[in-house]
Amino acid sequence: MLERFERYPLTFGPSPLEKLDRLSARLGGSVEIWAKREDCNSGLAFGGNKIRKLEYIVPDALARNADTLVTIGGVQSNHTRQVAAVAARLGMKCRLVQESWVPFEDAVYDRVGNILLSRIMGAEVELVDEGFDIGIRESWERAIEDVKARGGRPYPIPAGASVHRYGGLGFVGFAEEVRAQEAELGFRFDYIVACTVTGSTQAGMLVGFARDGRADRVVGIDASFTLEQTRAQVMGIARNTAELVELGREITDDDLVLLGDYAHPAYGVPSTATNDAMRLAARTEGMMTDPVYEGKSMQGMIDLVRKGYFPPGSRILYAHLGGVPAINAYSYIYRNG
Ligand code: 1AC
Repeated sequence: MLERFERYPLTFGPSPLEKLDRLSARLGGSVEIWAKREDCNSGLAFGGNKIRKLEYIVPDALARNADTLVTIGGVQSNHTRQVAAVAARLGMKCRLVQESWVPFEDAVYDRVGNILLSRIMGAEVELVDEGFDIGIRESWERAIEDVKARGGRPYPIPAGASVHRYGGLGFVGFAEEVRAQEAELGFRFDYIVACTVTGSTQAGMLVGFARDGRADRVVGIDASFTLEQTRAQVMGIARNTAELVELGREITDDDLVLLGDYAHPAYGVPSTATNDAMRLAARTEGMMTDPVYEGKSMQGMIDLVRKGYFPPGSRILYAHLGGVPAINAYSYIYRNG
């Protein structure tokens, strides 16, 4: 599906698949849970889902002779950390706008985790006092203008690398990669579970899996807590991506499964159920998740298994998107484990 698009390699290759036997057994053993480890996909500052997206965006930045990647996220954004890493790898500058998306106070919230890594990688970090919004932000537009005013050549990348013409392509590639891994394993996954916030991860998967009739088997777990805005953004990106890759059919509302029951109490703030899910994954499999992204999709998947959402015998692929560095900013919650 992606042959026509240029790709700048930033990942190690196909990310590993791992069977989670102990977690599956703990949840009753009626379904088989696997993980696809996007958190182990690259050597760039702990990797993650944005690295895969950036492989299809970087060629455009290079073709435009940009010298500064300019992007935006919350203070503990994984996306901004991954853009900082890619800028360093390319020998480019990086300007990050970090808005106050999360109503959570920890003494070192803006000193540790993702933002610490971005600073070490040389990104220019600007803290902005604006609340959560996955849309196009004025603070980001101002940063782009500021880079120009200083004589730089900015390349704008929106939050999550999502509302970018090529933002969905990386996760179309994810679906192709899963198909190749399934051919080796000799079976197909029945469901794919992933965390959704800015939308291009799920939109890309949806288009990629539409190819073999599995669009609605991609179960998005909303972590934005602005469900309708996220739903609209996923659909917009999916439609654009389907057209780009010439999918050959329309993406319809029925293709999108996006569940809003797990995002509470707010974006970036874990509930007791989120923390319990994180502990269960950590204690059964040694697999770390985080309170912002993977903790919520883990919580969602566990709840759906317990409720019988997946028919017995289903094989579920949990997409671990690589959000763990943010956990350092939540040290008080986990002070006793
Ligand atoms: C919200 C895009 C998002 C991040 O890391 O900033 N996943």
